[in-house]
Amino acid sequence: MAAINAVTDLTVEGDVGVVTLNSPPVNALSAVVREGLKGAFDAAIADPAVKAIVLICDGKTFIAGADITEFGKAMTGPSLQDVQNAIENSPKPVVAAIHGTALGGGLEVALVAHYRVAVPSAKAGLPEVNIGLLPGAGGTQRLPRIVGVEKALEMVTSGQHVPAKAAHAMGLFDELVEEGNLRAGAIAFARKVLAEGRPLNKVRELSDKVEAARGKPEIFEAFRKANAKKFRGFMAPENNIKCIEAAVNLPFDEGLKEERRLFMELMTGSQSAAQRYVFFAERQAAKIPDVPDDTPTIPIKKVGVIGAGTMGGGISMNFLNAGIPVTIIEAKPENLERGVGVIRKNYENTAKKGRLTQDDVEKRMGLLTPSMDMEALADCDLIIEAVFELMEIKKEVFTKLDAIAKPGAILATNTSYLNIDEIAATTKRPESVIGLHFFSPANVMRLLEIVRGDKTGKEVIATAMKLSKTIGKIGVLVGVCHGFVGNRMLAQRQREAQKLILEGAMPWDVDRVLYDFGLPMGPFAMSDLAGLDIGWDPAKTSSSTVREVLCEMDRRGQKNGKGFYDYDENRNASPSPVVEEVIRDFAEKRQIQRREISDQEILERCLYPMVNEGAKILEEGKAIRASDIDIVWINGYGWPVYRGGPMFWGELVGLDKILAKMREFHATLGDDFKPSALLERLVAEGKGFKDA
Ligand code: T1G
Repeated sequence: MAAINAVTDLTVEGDVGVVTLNSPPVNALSAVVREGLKGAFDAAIADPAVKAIVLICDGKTFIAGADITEFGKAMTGPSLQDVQNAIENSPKPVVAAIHGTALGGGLEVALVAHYRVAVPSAKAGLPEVNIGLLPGAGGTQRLPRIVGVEKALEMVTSGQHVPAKAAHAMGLFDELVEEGNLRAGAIAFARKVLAEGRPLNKVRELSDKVEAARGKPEIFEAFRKANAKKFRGFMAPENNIKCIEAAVNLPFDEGLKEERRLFMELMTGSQSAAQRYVFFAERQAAKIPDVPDDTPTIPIKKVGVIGAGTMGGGISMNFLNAGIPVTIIEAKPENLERGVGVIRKNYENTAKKGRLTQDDVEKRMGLLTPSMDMEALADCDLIIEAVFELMEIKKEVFTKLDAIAKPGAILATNTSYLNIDEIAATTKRPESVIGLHFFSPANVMRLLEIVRGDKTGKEVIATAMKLSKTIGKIGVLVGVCHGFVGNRMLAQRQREAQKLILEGAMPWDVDRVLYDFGLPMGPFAMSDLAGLDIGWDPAKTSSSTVREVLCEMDRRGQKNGKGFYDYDENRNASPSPVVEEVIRDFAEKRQIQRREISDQEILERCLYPMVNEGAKILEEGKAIRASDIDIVWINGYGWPVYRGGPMFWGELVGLDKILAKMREFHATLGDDFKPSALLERLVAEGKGFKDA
């Protein structure tokens, strides 16, 4: 065995040279990896004893892509293309041996090998679109030549990881070898290639599948149309599509040039910078400075959920999906029955879409134990209450739980706003009390705000963070304050939105500006969707807000066809002249002089105070880092990932610009716009939020 460099070695086994890469954690194509690969292939090709070459990786996966941490830095060592040329032009057959996830540049390296073999558990994909890029090492030109245009379009714009069996079926892998026996299997395959005198297959020379799509632009137009909503606002999907079009319409080398051009357009843009930032921010969120990675965690084998309403049902589904039994509690039989029925209906709807089998549905429902007796929670390791959002009720529940739950059980509240410390104080075990703030629909939204109380124990925090991964959520640790991180910042936007429609804008103006910015919907459309009458009390209503007036007029939102908007039978919204009248009257009665309000003012008034509030959250220590705040907003409220989150975006706009505007609004609109001390300091020092 010859060590080529610190991460690469070449072993000659009989007539097969085995190039082994070992660069944890994911064998990413860093400079040292590229240097090792180039050196190993040069040596293997030069060695007369070597008749065929296998490329294999140690560790958990085949090469999982370019090294994203190197982007934006001066490139050193051989380029990826140098490595690929050495492999593709090798006079000896090269077999890529794949396990784990061959992704991005990793798959692009495998695509220049003459053959690809994999274990059944392996996956392949070109996920560059998820970081605002496209496969920049020939992947967009080679993939369609193997799998065809339609599958290539799907793969490069979704970034999906294709399981080995499917990859084999579409010709991406030439053979599946025995699980756990990849090295021997790959060497045997290489020997078979030699024995049968098989050709040095170069994917770049395949043409039938791209020629079949030539002269059929309708394939691409149909794909664009079918995905318009999903790709709205993103640059990378369109550039990926253009590359596949180039593969169809241009000779290979021309197509490579076009791919390079479109890749650089993305690489130098703000969207990819934002999405790469988010990639690392998501992983950073799991790191808690005072809770080390090796903090012991509590095994969660059984979960209790109190409340079988929308939230309780959705929360329960997360654990059922992960195979964890749930006991769900309701006080009234009809509520319990309805709640369990909704869970079943949700699963059956998913099964109808083919994403679950009926057997899966029964298995999950089989893990659910409905009960009206809180004593049934006595053996649960974690109990989550999702009862009415009233402190008195929460305290009552926790007092009971304290007496029922076994020692060491975690007692969690799903509250969106209330003070966890106050709730914990009603128990003798405040160290076991934590907030698990799910976002509705709880079985869909990825975000889980994990709220640490003053006394929450480190093992409880570590357990909650680990559990969030188990149930497919992204857990972000936040501190106790009104609305924690997400809702506290949302309140800034909602307040300004309500003021703006009195001062001169209309609800549809505010919604349009925020929708065009990239949010899934604006605040008024969101209110109509949720229902204007949530929390509205007909007995106490006093026409004190536009929303109250609309509820008094029985305009409850989508649910009864009219809210801030009017809805047709298909729930298509249109601005309501009735609401316009209500708003004008409401403003007049309060002597508010309406005026023309620009889109820019709407955007600044809705979003800048959010950035400012985020700065306050940081200075109060209610979030560990600015990027955690961004992860909250992307995964809990649909902030467009290509804008990186409110704090990333704020820095893109320029903290100095935001501060100047906040000061201007503070002078004209009052203390709601008082700049945070942190924002003032960072601007004065010319720094960013990472220096907070
Ligand atoms: N570059 C650098 N570091 C990476 C990395 C990468 N490509 N992928 C993962 N890491 C780090 C990650 O930050 C974490 O670090 C650790 O590895 C474990 O990751 C030329 C231009 C492979 C499915 O987009 O999807 O190729 O936090 O926690 O859950 O055309 O990582 O431990 O310090 O995610 O087991 C294309 C991105 C790049 C794949 C493993 N490739 N990675 O998931 O572990 S662009 C990707 C993933 C490119 C070419 C283009 C996942 C994974 P730390 P992890 P995991």
